[in-house]
Amino acid sequence: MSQFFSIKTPVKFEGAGTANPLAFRHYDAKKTIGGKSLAEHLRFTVCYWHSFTWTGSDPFGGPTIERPWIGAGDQMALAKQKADVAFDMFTVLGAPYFSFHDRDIAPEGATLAESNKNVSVIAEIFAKKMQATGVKLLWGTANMFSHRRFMAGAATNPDPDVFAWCAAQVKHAMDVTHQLGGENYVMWGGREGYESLLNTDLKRELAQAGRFLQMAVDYKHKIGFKGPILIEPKPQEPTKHQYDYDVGNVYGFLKANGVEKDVKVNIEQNHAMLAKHSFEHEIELALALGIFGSLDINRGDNQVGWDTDQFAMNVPEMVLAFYPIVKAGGFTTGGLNFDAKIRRQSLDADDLLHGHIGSMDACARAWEIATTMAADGTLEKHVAARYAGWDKPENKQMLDGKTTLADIAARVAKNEPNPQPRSCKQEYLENLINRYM
Ligand code: XUL
Ligand code: CO
Repeated sequence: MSQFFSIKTPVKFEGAGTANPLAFRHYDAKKTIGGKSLAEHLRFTVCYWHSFTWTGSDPFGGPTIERPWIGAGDQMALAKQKADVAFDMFTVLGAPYFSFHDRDIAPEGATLAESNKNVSVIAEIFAKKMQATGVKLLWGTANMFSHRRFMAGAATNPDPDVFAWCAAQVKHAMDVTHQLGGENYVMWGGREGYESLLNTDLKRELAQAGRFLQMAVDYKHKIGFKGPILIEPKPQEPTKHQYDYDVGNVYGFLKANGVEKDVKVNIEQNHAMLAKHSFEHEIELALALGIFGSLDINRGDNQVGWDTDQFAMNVPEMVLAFYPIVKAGGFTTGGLNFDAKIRRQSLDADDLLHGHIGSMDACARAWEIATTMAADGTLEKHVAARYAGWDKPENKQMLDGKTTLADIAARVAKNEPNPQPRSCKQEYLENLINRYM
């Protein structure tokens, strides 16, 4: 165990009354709900990028957070040191999963071959650490947005050489994810969009992105990768417009390219917010369309118009997000990935622990409340009652695919239905929800 954190033994569940800031107050990993432990329900995942590579830079200032493995020196030796601390943190937190981009875990080399080799060397170290600790990989991904070669896009770049580069990079990232038993493979299109339509052939770029995804799906099948590919919608930032704007846009894109069975979505709270949706809207829609995959759990700030990626701590907000997932039976291959970072003034090593512990507690609390809401069924009953008219055979018939507009018009002419408006009961239901909180 490295000397990085102030504690070297796993954080314990001590209950709501504890004053220990490095203990769980609500997340009791072993507690079972419906035959499954909280650990199995929540599938907590620590991300490599914000936790181990982010140094606090923002558009107005450079690094504030110092890490022993970031800076000059033998970059592969530093990457190994970073891996040691990362697995220490996973173990201390009792997080069952982690996630990474290829460039988070190993330095970019002089050539793509060298970069790929660096990733493979660290992946071999991961394999041993995963075996020793039992920590698993929720997903891997390729960073195709930081380097300047991607400034005009990755798969949607006007330059076919960049497209080819990305194909080779994704192939390797998928290979490594597969070797490590990754349960999903994620794609976030940070540069897949445009800055100006004046220089952009939008139709062509969408076709490039579609073909790229089809090839990734084919490759997944070829290597026997069982998990889904997950697209992570985000409307803008860093580009003015990103093609994977939101769940609705992504679904249209998947259908247009015939990959809706193999590709699902990884939904992030702060991205939903930037698209002017609620987190729960994006989740409900993905579930309704059959493409719900996983969550990047974090929170944005209403006063700050960009992706602040803060640790999610607001229990009532999360209850609303988790409720549809609980109703649908919980996660399958997905989980709760902490795509969240400490603030740039949070300089201490233990701040990483406080962020994760607090958010794991908030998630556990929210999941339990959502479970109670779903089991109680009162809300569900109100929704069912609102649509109860559709249970009548003559009304079901209107949607049976055979009935025509003219048939319905004839029925209405014979026996005019005379619709009676009914209260939606929104305030009543909002009060009901508060009773569970
Ligand atoms: C960026 C973002 C990414 C993805 C993975 O906003 O969320 O970190 O989660 O590429
Ligand atoms: Co994310």
